[in-house]
Amino acid sequence: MPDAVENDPNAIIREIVQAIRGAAAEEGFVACGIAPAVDSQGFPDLVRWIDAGYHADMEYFPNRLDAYRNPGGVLPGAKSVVALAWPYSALDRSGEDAEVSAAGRDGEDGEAGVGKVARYTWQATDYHDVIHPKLKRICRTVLQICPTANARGIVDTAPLMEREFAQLAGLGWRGKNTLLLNKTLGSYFFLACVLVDVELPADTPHQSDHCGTCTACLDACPTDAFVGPHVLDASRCISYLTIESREMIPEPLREGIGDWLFGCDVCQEVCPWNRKQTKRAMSDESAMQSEWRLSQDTPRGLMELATLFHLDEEAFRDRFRKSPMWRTRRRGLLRNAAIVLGNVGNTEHADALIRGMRDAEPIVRASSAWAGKRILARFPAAPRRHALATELKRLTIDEQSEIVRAELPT
Ligand code: B12
Ligand code: SF4
Ligand code: SF4
Repeated sequence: MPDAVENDPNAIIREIVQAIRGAAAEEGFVACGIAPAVDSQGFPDLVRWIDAGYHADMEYFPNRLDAYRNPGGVLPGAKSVVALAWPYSALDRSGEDAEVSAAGRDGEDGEAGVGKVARYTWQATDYHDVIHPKLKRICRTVLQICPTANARGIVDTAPLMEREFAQLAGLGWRGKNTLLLNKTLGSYFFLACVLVDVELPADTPHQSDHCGTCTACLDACPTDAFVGPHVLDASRCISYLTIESREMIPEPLREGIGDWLFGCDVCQEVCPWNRKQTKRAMSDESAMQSEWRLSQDTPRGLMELATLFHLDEEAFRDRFRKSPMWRTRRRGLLRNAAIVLGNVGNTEHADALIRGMRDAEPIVRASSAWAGKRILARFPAAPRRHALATELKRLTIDEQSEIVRAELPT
């Protein structure tokens, strides 16, 4: 043990903090702050949010409600929360920096038959798989200095409101779109936390709010998912509908999904803080060249939809097992692909939708039937109409599943 540590009981604390900050920077995190592991101030609002049903089918909220009260619900005896930010692509779909994209939203006039995937999925590897080993190494650094300590790294899945603690740790403010924003980084970053049962000196919380009178995110949401500033009804959010929900997408929300195949970035793309990233601490390209290589499947976040209908379970697994898109499994992604084709496809996609209407999964058949019906209505005089109409007619005779029958022409 160094002399300083023996003579000064606070030296070990300083050493831990220094080691954490050093390791975080070395691992590529672009922001690091420390918050006390106090009771969550947002807990009463979380309860109201759940009571209002805004959590939709994400039953882990009510099921683990008590654990959200205090970070001790995630690491018993937690005293400090180290909040970290890891950036993802801020480029637009043409490869330009989002700040030069005139509208701030790219791909608005999407190509027929092509779906968009949210920026956070553009990389070849699921972010959990990239970030978890980094958090483990940071935890190990703490334990090397203080072997009696306990530390746990979390990203996303633990019952902790990461944005609240990131704000408390000084990383940024919560925008009206509910996401954590940082003046330098915008909002295109993931949050991760390391919980430790050692009391570390906390950073100053981020108290100012830089949204001002702007309401761009609230106004732009295609499915009107914001109940008001800072409050999201997840059951209407495209990100929930296309990633988390295992059910049919409710009819009134299908059109708003537009060409979003997986996730949605609209409330971030319109945010002025994502268009002014001149001081961004780490260039996306350099990050991608190391751990964030662009996925072969979704270069720049665009995906040809018809090809998805040719993937059986095994081929789907081979192609998506390592990607965040695996989360929906094949039936969820094909459900989304059918909805997007219903919105932006045409009779050239009849063959894909006919495959969809013959799929083993009722949810794929039902979504494809809806899309087929919409295309027939939108293109009253196009070729391949006949094939689509014939397949829909066949379903009205043969189909047994209620969820599919509900989508068929009466
Ligand atoms: C569940 C979840 C979702 C849900 C719900 C989103 C949400 N805003 O809560 C869905 C599936 C919709 C979702 C979507 C997305 N997500 Co998400 N998601 C989470 C997760 C796992 C939990 C969030 C949570 O606790 N929500 C619960 C609600 C209650 O929290 P809240 O919105 O902050 O609610 C507060 C206020 O609304 C207010 N409030 C609530 N009700 C009421 C009522 C009244 C009357 C009042 C006054 C106030 C009030 O108090 C609440 C508590 O402080 C976090 C990871 C984590 N563990 O934190 C990632 C996380 C928030 N998601 C993230 C991302 C990237 C996304 C997407 C951008 C992905 C995409 N491109 O598709 C979208 C963005 C959509 C959006 N605008 O939020 C990142 C955000 C990073 C950042 N910079 O902030 C996180 C932190 C994941 C991570 N580890 O990086 N997500
Ligand atoms: S992610 Fe899309 S659907 Fe969800 S709140 Fe933001 S703009 Fe609306
Ligand atoms: S779009 Fe405007 S209101 Fe929404 S988070 Fe960004 S600055 Fe805040």
